[in-house]
Amino acid sequence: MGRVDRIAEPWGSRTPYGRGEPWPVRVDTHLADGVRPDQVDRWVRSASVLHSNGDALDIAVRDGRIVGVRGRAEDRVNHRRLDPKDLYAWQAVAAPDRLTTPMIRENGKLVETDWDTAMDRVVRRTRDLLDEQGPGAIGFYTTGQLFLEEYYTLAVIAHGGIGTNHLDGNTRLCTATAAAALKESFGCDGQPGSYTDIDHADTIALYGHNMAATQPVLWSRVLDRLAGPEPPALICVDPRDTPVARAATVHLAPRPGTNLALMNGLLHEIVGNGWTDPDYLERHTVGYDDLRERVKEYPPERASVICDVPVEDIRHAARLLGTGERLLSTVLQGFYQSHQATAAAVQVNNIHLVRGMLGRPGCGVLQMNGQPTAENTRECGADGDLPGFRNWANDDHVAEIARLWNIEPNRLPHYGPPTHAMKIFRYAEQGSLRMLWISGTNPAVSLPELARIRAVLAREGLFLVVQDLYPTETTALADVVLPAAGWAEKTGTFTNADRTVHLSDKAVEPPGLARSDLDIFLDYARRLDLRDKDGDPLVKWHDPESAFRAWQECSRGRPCDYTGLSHDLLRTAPSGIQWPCTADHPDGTERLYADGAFWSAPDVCESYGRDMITGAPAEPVEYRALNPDGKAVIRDAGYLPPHEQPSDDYPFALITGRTLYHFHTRTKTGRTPELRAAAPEVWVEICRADAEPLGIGEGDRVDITTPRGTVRARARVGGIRPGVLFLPFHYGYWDTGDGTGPGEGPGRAANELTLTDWDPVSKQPLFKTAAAALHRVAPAGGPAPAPPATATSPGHVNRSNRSNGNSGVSEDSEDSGVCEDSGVSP
Ligand SMILES: Nc1nc2c(c(=O)[nH]1)N[C@H]1C(S)=C(S)[C@@H](COP(=O)(O)OP(=O)(O)OC[C@H]3O[C@@H](n4cnc5c(=O)[nH]c(N)nc54)[C@H](O)[C@@H]3O)O[C@H]1N2
Ligand SMILES: Nc1nc2c(c(=O)[nH]1)N[C@H]1C(S)=C(S)[C@@H](COP(=O)(O)OP(=O)(O)OC[C@H]3O[C@@H](n4cnc5c(=O)[nH]c(N)nc54)[C@H](O)[C@@H]3O)O[C@H]1N2
Ligand SMILES: [Mo]
Repeated sequence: MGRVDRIAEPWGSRTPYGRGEPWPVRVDTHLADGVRPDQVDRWVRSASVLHSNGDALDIAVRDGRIVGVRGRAEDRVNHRRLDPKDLYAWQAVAAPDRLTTPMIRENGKLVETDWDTAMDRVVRRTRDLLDEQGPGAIGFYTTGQLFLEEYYTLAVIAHGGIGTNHLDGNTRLCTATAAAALKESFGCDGQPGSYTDIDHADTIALYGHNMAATQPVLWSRVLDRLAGPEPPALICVDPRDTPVARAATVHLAPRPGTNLALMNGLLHEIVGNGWTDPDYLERHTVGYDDLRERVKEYPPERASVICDVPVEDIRHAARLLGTGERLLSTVLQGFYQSHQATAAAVQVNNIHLVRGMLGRPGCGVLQMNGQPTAENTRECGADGDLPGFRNWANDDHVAEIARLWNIEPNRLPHYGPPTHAMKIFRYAEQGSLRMLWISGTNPAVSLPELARIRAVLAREGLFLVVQDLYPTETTALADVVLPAAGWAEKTGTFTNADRTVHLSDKAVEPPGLARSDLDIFLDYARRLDLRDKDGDPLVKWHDPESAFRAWQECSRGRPCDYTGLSHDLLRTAPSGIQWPCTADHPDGTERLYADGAFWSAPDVCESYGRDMITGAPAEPVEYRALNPDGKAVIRDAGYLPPHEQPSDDYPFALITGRTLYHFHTRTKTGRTPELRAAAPEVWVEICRADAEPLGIGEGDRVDITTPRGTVRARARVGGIRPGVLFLPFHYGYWDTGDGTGPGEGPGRAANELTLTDWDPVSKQPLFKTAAAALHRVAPAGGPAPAPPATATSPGHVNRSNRSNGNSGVSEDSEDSGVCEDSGVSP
């Protein structure tokens, strides 16, 4: 059995397989130093919450504490593999600085208190604001990291109880565009594809998706196909020389913010060469004629100039996309976090529609999720949409929810689209929103333009409640801090990016007085005495299982139908199960839209669509005229340049994103020794041609400045396209055990630099567009602290290295744990 250092080799060893074969199992497990498997008391069923891949795992418990994890062999998602974050970050559950008691602000300082005092304060403020101003004074900003049962409860409280329209998740920053693109094309949210499409595809295209870093287990599946017989062609669209780009058959590295022009150029070739499926188009779609006319404006020569991508590369990619017989596409933040996000993501759907490539093995679209439970935020309506993918503009859908919750329909806010997160913060800034309850997100690091966000959160007139596991940059600004029980400390379900539902069981007790988010929300509803129209309690459940049953009723008959599932089934079934799962389909559903049957008829669709350029919602009558028979909708759009462009003062295009070893604002991975050591500090990626004239060498300290602020980082001179800078966004200022200390030092957070602007359709903010200046501050003391295995390597020139990755050598490996990686098939 080989033992592999999984910090140095994050994708582990290869288990090659051929097209249509099952993906072999490989054992990934990690136990604390000195603990042998036979010393584990219990293995508790769960799945990873550090990405949307949904890797199934069992938690090892000994003497009431977590001592490790192992991947679950039978699960359809990961076949026993785990990635480095999964293997190590469980240690953060027992971090010494967990929040263990509620806190309230007294004379400017947060002081410890009991639950009664803290909750009374929250409830009193809620009542006062409802009396004084009404529900519009109150907002909720939640996450993609709680459990399904918690989101549904929060949605009922906010929409059905308080009656506010101001409810959203940080999914707005994350998967709002995925949801919007699915609604625009297919009438309804819901992921068409399946991970098993990787097993069958002959062509795989990754659009703005660094899967190697952000879904390493799924990337292992791709690497194993690439290493086997009949490997698929791989297309990568990313301005950086990522491991995906290095493994690609064609790497298109567009100028940031030009995705739509590139997509129109690709579709120009696909349409122009007749690589379409006229029969599918005729039977299953509307809108093709407009697309055909639109893409005539984008011959590859024009796309090449806008995107600065060689024209022959566009043609090459288009030929692969146009002639493959089993095409799988994935889309993520390189597309979603930009100014024409939905319009660009929809063109990926369009490629599948014009080629008739949906609902068959190998032919899938994965408009990816990012966070582990973002799918549930959307399904349950904790992103402000109506639960069960219902349509806020359809009175029948509103009446259905009102019936289910036993309230009058007019108590449900549906006079306009739900308030999106960026607007919730605007209302807080302007003073009309006076109470904001934040759960499971750290906006003081993750929202754009942090100087502004800090000022909003610290506003005198805003009553701020923050519910988290750890002290964070955001809890520091709160009026009330509520200590939550997290993953492994509570039971609940969640759904990954390919609709696989897993149960995560409670394995250990939460620290101190910490309580599950579900218990906190239920307690709030009880203390507020929320009632239905018969005077009975509005929230009629009391634990995860009864909450799940309530949600099942809400999901009945909708695309995300959970009625065939139960906690017990998910606890005992060998694998997670994909929704819809019903009495008729008890094993779940591998792919949606198998026979061109979409959820897009006017009476059932989740959305009547929006204008691709302005984002204005369409009227019901317009949609009925466009799509009376419930087909897929092909939507076209012309390219517009990003609002903030490089200039003389700010000559670089700044993009931001992730490293494999950290999760977001590092509240968990920063408290995990192996992961902290693997990527200890912020760095900035810059290409050699840009670095040399500025006198910048590898590892030098530089300042990156935009009109919003400055970040100091060390330079990684390597594979990124000229004129572009990349910053990982993980590094806030809070002390997570790495000695930075609250408030010390110059800015490290990428969002000091980003701007307040969003995609007009999905309202997702633009984390991947800003104009920046760069200055050398001090010389190097060695190479930049960028992880060698995954970041662009020092000295790499863009597109210079096309190996399949997996060859990185970690300089930090002496700190890192070793786990088993046997590379054997079952
Ligand atoms: N290790 C790790 N994994 C994670 C997470 C994490 O924090 N750490 N977070 C999870 C979450 S919530 C999410 S949303 C996902 C995100 O997963 P990804 O979207 O894969 O990650 P990002 O690094 O944000 O962005 C992907 C790529 O977009 C490229 N890009 C930037 N601008 C453009 C552009 O204009 N066009 C194109 N085509 N590409 C561009 C960047 O170079 C980057 O490589 O990851 C999930 N998985
Ligand atoms: N510049 C830039 N900014 C970005 C992005 C980018 O690419 N570039 N990406 C954006 C994206 S896609 C995302 S998803 C966001 C992520 O941004 P955030 O959501 O702010 O990031 P996290 O660090 O995951 O914060 C989650 C918080 O929830 C807490 N938490 C975890 N589990 C639980 C739980 O069970 N209960 C409670 N109550 N709390 C819990 C964690 O301790 C942590 O403080 O960042 C966005 N911001
Ligand atoms: Mo995300």
